[in-house]
Amino acid sequence: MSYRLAVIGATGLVGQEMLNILAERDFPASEIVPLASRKSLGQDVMFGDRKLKVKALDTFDFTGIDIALFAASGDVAAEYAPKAAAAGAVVIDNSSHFRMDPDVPLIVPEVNADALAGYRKKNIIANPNCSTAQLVVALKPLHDAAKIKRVVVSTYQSVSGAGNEASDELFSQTRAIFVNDPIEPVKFTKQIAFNVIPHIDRFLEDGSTKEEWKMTVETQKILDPAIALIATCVRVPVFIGHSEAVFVEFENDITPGTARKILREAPGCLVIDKREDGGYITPVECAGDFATFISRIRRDPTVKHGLSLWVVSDNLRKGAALNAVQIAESLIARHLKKDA
Ligand code: 2RA
Repeated sequence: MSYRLAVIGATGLVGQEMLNILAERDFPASEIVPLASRKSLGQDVMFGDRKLKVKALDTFDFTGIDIALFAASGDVAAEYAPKAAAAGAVVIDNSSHFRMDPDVPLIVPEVNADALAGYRKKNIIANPNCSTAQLVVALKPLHDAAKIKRVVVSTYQSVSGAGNEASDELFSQTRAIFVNDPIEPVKFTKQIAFNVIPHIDRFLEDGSTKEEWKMTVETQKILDPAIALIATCVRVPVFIGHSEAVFVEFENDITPGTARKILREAPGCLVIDKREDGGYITPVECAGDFATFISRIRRDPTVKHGLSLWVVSDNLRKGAALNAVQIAESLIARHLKKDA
């Protein structure tokens, strides 16, 4: 029982992480086809200890592919995901293009795997934004226990969320400052080295950014449309790992101790929460891990039933590649069973 997979955008940070995770989790793949734009043609990518040659997306025939994992831009997804779906491949798309399409399920398996059944409408499944994925993994068990009314979240997002070039920019800017030869920002609007930038994606009419809008609407689609959420999304000089300061107001009471116990037993969650030096998670410790880490669980005394949390996860893994592979695992377990 094995499946033919294609990974689109295989040479990017998320695409390469998808290949790594497919190998690490020993996904039942009979074949994996790495696809990318013509400029990457012939480039090698690693799948476990095997080297795979990248093929051109623009001429690839998806016939016979069971699952197509897209780790490319929204424009690439818009053009090629429908073609792959029409050829019979179930598409799992990491871009934002299809996330709010009512005929496309937006999935975090620990939260709403039942919604996967909706994939048959367009043969497309959407992966959420990285900052949303880790948030809903932490919120889901607490919502089930005490019903969330309102969430206020501030994010501290690593540069790898903006891709290879953004990571390179942090490195080169930092080095340039040390040698007193500063360089102009390119990927970011302002200097990112030794700085923070309260701006991710484009500004909207109401003064929020599209990244902040995504966190609201995606959380509502995945978890509960009744949840009110406001986010401030900030880029920080960290290479991998998104962190989030989360303030949650509930309908019903829930103590920090109860929340800690619930989260300790919740799927995908790992609680590191000691009220002592170092008793909490930081981004550098989450890189390469599958878990969504939760620390600093404490009561929020400013509301009747409130908690404050610190949530950290590897944005390339749970925030993108891991979640996509977990969707594929849920898909084959629930809907694409093959005779042994
Ligand atoms: C970012 N969430 O961090 C966006 C896209 N990955 O840049």
